[in-house]
This record gives sequence, structure tokens and C-alpha cells, in this order.
Amino acid sequence: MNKTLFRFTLFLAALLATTALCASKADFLAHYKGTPYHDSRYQGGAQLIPGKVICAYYDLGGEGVAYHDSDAANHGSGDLNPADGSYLHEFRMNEGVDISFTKFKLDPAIDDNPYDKVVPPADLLYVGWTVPGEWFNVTVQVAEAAEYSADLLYTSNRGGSISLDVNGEPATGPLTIASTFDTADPLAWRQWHHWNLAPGLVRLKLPKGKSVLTVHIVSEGQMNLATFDFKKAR
Ligand SMILES: [Ca+2]
Ligand SMILES: [Ca+2]
Repeated sequence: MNKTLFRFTLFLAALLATTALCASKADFLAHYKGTPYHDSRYQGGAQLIPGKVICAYYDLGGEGVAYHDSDAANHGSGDLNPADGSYLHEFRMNEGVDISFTKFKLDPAIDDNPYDKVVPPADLLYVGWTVPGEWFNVTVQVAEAAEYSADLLYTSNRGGSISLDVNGEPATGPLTIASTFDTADPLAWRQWHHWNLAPGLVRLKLPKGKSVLTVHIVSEGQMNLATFDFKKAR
């Protein structure tokens, strides 16, 4: 093959790959029935990248569309956190994804405890009671096509793994989550509240504009997932 023909073949291959990527995105978005989360307090629509993607603001659309959860009950909102008319206790309480929020200044300490590797913000909503096979979608709005990395704010009682899809296509493979279990903590239930940051855990390419991220619980579960802080990768 001469040089010109070789270059042309490379160009054609790249063009076909780009076209396939755009086609799969358009195809996925055309059929996707979920919509960006909004409520009386959060009206931001699609979550912005770069920026902090809040897991608890996963999409509207229900079981099988915007998420899959192992049971229809919300074990946090309206259950662990009894319905009392407050925003945090009743947050998405009729949806299957299990949600709670970080609690500070209690005795014994819950989320501001001495075993935190990183102290999270107070009253931060997070997805908990995670089980392998569960997933949730988040519609995002991406400022520019680029490779991005994200730091995950989380707790993990026994380690495990998650993965992310972009517009229905696997984008990361399994990502190992380090355990935050600490034998020094005398309180067994607090093993679910040792917060940590996994810097640069996620690395993926995103097209400009609207996309849907799917967060999968791959193994172990028992993780609390709060935020993915996306920045352009370096
Ligand atoms: Ca549930
Ligand atoms: Ca669950």
C-alpha cells in the first residue's frame, strides 16, 4: 500500500469510528425516556460537566428506565429517615433507589466521625443500600468534547466495583473501589459512614452536549455513592 492510500485508509477508519460513536449516541438518546431530575429545590436540569454530578439527582423515569433497584422500597427516605414533611427525609421517597443524607453533630457522630478519610459536606444526599446489578442514569450536559476524569466521594464497607456507560455503551470497565472499613471503629453500623475520596477513579471520553451516564454497581455493593466531580483529564 502506498503512503497516500495508507493515510486515506487511516482517515476513513477514524471517520467511521467517529460516525459510529455519534450514531450510537443519537440512537440511544432518541429512544431514552428518562429526563433530568428536578424538584422544588433543584431546577438545574441536566447536570453540568465539568462539575459535580450528584448521584441522588439521577434521572426521572422510574424503574427500568432511569434506574434499576433490587426492591421498590426506598430504605433511606421515608424509612431510616422517617417521613416528616422535610425535604431531606422525604427526598424521592416513593422511588426504589435508596437515598439518605449526611448527618452531622449527633452523638454518636454519624458522617462527621473520626474515621472519615475525607469529611463530606453536611446534608449531602447520596445513593446507598447498593447491590450488584443495580444501576442509575444521570443526564449530563458536557461543555466540550474531551477526556474527563472524576473523583468519587463515597463510603465502602467492604470494597467493590462500579462501572460507567456513556449513552448505553460501556465506557470504563469495572472500577475498583477501595474499602473504607476500619477495625478501630467500635460501632458496627458506622462502617457505612467512613467517607473517602477516590481521586481520578473515573476516566472517560465524552462528546459535547447532552449525554446519559449509567452508573452500575458491579460487585459487592454496600457502597454509598455521593458525587462524581468531573474535570477535563490531564
Ligand atoms: Ca430499594
Ligand atoms: Ca438499592
